[in-house]
Amino acid sequence: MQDVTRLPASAGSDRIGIVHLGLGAFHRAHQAVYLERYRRRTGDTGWGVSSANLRANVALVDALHEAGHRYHVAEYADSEHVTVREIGVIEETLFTGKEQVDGRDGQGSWGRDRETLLARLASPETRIVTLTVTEKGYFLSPASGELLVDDPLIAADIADPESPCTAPGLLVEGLARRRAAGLAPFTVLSCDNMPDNGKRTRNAVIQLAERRNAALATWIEQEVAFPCSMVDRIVPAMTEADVARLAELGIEDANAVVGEAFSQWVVEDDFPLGRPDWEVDGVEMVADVAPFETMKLRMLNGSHSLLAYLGALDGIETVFEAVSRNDLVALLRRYMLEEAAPTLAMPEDTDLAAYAEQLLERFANDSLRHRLQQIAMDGSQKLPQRWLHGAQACLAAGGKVPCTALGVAAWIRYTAGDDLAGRSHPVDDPLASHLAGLHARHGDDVDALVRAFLAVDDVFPRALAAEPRFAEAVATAYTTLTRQGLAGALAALARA
Ligand code: NAI
Ligand code: CS2
Repeated sequence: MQDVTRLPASAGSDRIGIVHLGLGAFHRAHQAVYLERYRRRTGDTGWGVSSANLRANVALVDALHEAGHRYHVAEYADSEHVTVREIGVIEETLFTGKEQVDGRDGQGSWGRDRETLLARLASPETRIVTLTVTEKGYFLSPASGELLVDDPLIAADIADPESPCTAPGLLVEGLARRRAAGLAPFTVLSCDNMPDNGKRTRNAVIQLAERRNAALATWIEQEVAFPCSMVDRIVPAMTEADVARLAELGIEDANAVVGEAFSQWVVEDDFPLGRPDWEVDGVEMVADVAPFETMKLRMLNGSHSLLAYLGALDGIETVFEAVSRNDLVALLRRYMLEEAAPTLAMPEDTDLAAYAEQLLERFANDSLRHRLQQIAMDGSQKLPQRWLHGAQACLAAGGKVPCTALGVAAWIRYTAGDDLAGRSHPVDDPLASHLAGLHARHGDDVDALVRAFLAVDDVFPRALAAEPRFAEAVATAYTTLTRQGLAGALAALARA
């Protein structure tokens, strides 16, 4: 018998206090749920959300509009225990990306609802802007954090700043309008899996504003708060099976999202225009998020990426399937305890061994179908903060990083576009064609291939790439993995 708890949505409102950029699965199942809890508890409708997609997908924006912006979140503790919440805090959905043509995203002209979104950003009611636009949506070099001024979309926002396409561009124009109107700026809260996500967002916005107007850039530097946050809840992309599973519970909702019951949000407390008192609803307000963010990125996300590339190369589909294998669980434990945990500077009462075990339990949640291909996406944007900064710290302290080296070898092999049995997969990454070019150029010359990858300086910190022990370990792991397969590589690692 399944234990199902159902919670109805809070009352609606048309007072928009929060504008969100990136109406994806995570926003619907994380930030919106905390706000829903807050609204149910307090009845305060002043923090309604206007949520916009700047890219795909317009269909979700329109479907939520049709559904009166109500949808469901199913939170699975395991396959026996689920809480289904109806969410009522999103009051408006907008789309500013390229229009669909013949049912295909991104073919038409830009900016359907851009003016509405900019008006929201410039409205005195808007006090917070949150973002989940994925790592690549900030247009920063993953390794250095510098704005990618040569990217065509950033170049377009520099050339025509009043009709912005990108998240940094929209923030700059929204802030420029507020400044011109004599309004205080909103607070910008990144909820993406980036290190120092607030500081990085600030860099992107200030660097873009500098190209437009020095006084505006200075005003942003002095007046705008960009608190950092650590966000955590596993919310896989929905599958047909998830939709069918919810239908069995009587929930016919094409806009529903399924996630785990666990949820965490640690936020730096810097909101000059105010915020909901959401700490009562589970948000942890702290002075410095960095230790929590680094812990989560290296331990949880680092483990996820290990499973993603190694598992995908062996034809494994989901996280649950991957952690059903003892050799992969042993790899994760070793990676977390020997290569990630020693690099973390945590408050004294943090038990990293217990955290590692809790993560393994969460990965083993049998009610989630978290596809490894989803996690494998955008590796070039994810690896520095998940693996590489930690590996650099570990090596500098005289340690070894064999698990990370195997992970990097698997990522390199994965970007060739097929698995170890020759089955092809898409490589969804802003650097995909550059990386494919490196495979084409270096073919079976493993040392040259590894050297060429480590020289991609938007990904690999220079000091790590220049470390011969690291390059050697990656090349050896690559050879073992491609000759002996996943089980052979994991067995060799266990013996080493
Ligand atoms: P999703 O695929 O459902 O949504 C992705 C969102 O990012 C969409 O709104 C899309 O329009 C937007 N986007 C993609 N590229 C963009 C670009 N270049 N510029 C502007 N917007 C862009 O993915 P989901 O699950 O919502 O995850 C989004 C982000 O949330 C992740 O990348 C991560 O940083 C963060 N996150 C996700 C978690 C999860 O379990 N799904 C958990 C913790 C954080
Ligand atoms: C995952 C994360 O897609 C990925 O790369 O590692 O989205 C992960 O599920 C979340 O960070 C969990 O909070």
